[in-house]
Amino acid sequence: MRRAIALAARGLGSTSPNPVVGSVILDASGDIVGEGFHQRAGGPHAEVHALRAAGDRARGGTALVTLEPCNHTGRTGPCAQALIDAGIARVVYAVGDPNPSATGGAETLRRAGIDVEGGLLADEAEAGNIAWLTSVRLGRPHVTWKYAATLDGRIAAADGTSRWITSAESRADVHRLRAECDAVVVGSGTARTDDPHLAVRGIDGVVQPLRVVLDTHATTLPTARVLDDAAPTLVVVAEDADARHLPGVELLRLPLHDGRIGVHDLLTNLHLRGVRSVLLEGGPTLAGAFVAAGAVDRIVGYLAPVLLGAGPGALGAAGITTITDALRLDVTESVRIGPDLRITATLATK
Ligand code: AOF
Ligand code: ZN
Repeated sequence: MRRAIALAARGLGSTSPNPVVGSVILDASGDIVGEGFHQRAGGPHAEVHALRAAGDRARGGTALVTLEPCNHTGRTGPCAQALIDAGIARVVYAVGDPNPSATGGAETLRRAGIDVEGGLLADEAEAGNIAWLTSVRLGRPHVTWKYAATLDGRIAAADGTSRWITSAESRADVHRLRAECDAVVVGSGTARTDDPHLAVRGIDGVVQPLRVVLDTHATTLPTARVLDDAAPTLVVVAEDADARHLPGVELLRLPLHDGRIGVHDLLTNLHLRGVRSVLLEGGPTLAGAFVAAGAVDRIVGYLAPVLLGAGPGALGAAGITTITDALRLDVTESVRIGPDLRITATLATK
């Protein structure tokens, strides 16, 4: 199963709106005879790739799958039936399928006389597929807020200069994070002051994430680097914004609440477009709004061994004024990236 989880991870960033899934087939004597993972939506499911690789050797064997085999005919046929047809004797999966239209595979397999076990390495498999699972459960994409700051938590100096706080190694690591996400979101302030490009560079065969600029008053310049053709771009503006200076740019018009575009409105719309994971890249005001809306699931902070002593902090106002309201996090990983420290955390479950 650990091998199947590693295989599933190879699909990260290219399977949406579908999950990442890995599968390993063992023959009757327990040797690995087939491996597979889901590569892109509409393509064969992981089990089908693994069964094809195994051929006749699957008969009487065991299938390990990171997600309960599907029971439906969607873009492809039901994997439960494919496993039955291949003569598999035992199926072990990690996480049950929460997708109402695909669920029921375990039951179908049992009724066909196959020995079925669920829950093996469920926590690890869940972590590897967290974007898709979160989006099925909540009806919105999984959100990772990423920032780069000095050790004293500042993202720019008092005069606004900010290049480069973190190292080249950290900046390359951010491209990997982007490549694993379906969309990268920034606010119009960041788009204007930093003129970021936001496409993925230096990773072969990547599916470029959708670049999303939250730009209530349509202040994005037609010359902004984020509008080039390296990746698709969506500019999200108020219903009545004047965007005549952005011909040919794809716009999403959303209603305002108290003069702002709602975080959940934005996320619901991205979800409808098939976006399952969002990388929130800035700046502090937008990050504060996402945190205040309860819409940050994971935080990845790059901390550079640098001090500034003044300048804006990584997170803007998030509606927290007293220490008892502080958001407590669980650190899930901390590693050195070149000279910097990368800390990954999730919200503590109370
Ligand atoms: C996948 N890949 O390896 C497995 C999936 O759109 P369809 O017809 O391909 O069906 C997608 C659903 O099938 C998906 O939401 C999930 O519930 C189930 N299993 N999906 O894309 C796979 N095993
Ligand atoms: Zn399937």
